[in-house]
Amino acid sequence: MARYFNDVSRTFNEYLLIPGLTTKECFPQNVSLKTPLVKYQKGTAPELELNIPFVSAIMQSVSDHKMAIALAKNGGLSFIFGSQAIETQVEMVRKVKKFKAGFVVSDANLTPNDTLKEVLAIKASTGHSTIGITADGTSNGKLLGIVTSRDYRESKDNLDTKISEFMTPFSKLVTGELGISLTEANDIIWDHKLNTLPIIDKDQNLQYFVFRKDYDAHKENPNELLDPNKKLLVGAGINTRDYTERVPQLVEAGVDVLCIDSSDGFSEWQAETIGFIKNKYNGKVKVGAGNVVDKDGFLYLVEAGADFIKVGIGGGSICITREQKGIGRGQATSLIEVAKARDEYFEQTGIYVPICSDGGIVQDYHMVLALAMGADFIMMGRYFARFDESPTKILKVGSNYVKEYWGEGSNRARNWQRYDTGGSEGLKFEEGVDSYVPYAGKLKDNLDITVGKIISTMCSCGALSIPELEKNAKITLVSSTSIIEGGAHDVILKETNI
Ligand code: RVP
Repeated sequence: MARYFNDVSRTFNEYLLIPGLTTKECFPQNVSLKTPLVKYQKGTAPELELNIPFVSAIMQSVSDHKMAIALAKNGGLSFIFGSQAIETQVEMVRKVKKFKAGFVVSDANLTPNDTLKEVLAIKASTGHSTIGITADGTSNGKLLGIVTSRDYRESKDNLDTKISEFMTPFSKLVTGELGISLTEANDIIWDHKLNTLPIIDKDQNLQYFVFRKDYDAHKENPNELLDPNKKLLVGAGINTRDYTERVPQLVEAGVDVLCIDSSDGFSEWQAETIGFIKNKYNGKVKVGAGNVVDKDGFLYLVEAGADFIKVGIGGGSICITREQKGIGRGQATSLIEVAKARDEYFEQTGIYVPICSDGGIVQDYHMVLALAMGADFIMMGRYFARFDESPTKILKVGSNYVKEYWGEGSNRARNWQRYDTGGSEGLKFEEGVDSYVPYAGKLKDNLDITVGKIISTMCSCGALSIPELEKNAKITLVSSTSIIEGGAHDVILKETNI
């Protein structure tokens, strides 16, 4: 006979938190959102931690190198999407690992023989007004000068004028030597009243630009997630088909953590993939697995050696797996069961395996609920897809600005490996949709508000850390009538046309 789970499968919207005692110590500056990313033994520190409990989804429309840089600067981590060629994914990982806070690889470069016309064209296509003039026109060629918008008058100068005639030549440039720190670079900028400092190696090859305007931005990111070499941390999604080729190349590029990306991870394919990675790298390369929605799935992947477990099937905003295949479970119920299994496992073995709540976050308070229910961190797609840093274009649809957001199981992404159950290659039917999300501006502006709200809720619950929140949270179920009471009700909102 089938096994029945008699408890109703519930989602975040059906719960609220009840405040705990807010002590005098419980103010926002005292709250820490640090959280483990990978498993660790009791009494030791996890090898990888997040400074804020957010990771961006392993999706084409969410996590490329730009998202990864922006999110790691703010304390979270991106898993760069795996539904692309190994070479392009590796290149994205490299871009994140090469990124040095405040040191920018110039992506607008020309030679002295090019003309003003080309300056204007490259400015329009890259959006950058500082152009590196190198011997071969590449970002690491021998530096011969720079051009900024102060060097020409677009409306008056002849478009055929050669760059060599109006650039600031190398002899007049103040430069910094490769290896100097950001503080030293900024001192030079300050002393010489510069806007841009080119950093060159001993052969005069251009390496980076340091911009005056970035200095303050860097100071604004106290949560930056860095490895011991002060490089941003980055993750990458992998699948259970080409891992023997993909993983070594990602590791070579410096990826910090991997995650097997699958809608249903309770499979021998995942155990095999984890086994390969653990054997090949003596356990040193970290890999998360999933997704699962119950204790059985959790324990199976933990025994297989996974470093963290991702929880959630069918709750993603663009996901139609539940409709198509009839598998899944309410996100809150899944999380509560898996968190309990994680805690029991910790008690029995002394090994703490972090869990990640993946998908289905709609309101910011759902994030606090997820953490209170035992998630160590949260993966989000829709939330991040709305920002400037996601890989898609801003479009105007009607009178609204939107960004595109499509599921990995949609015909657009064709990520059949994510839905693979063996057998022939290819997406057999769609499990995701192609959609728009409202455009929301810069990641940092939005994240600061979200983090502020989470901290404020934690203060209301009397929790100074995520483990404290999980231990002490009081959570109540809400009726559908009381959900109505929670929004503005029985008033005429001013923006409504009467
Ligand atoms: P959301 O944050 O609600 O947009 O959900 C994102 C999650 O949805 C992803 O991390 C992934 O687990 C899942 N996903 C991605 N593509 C699809 C699909 O096409 N069905 N689902």
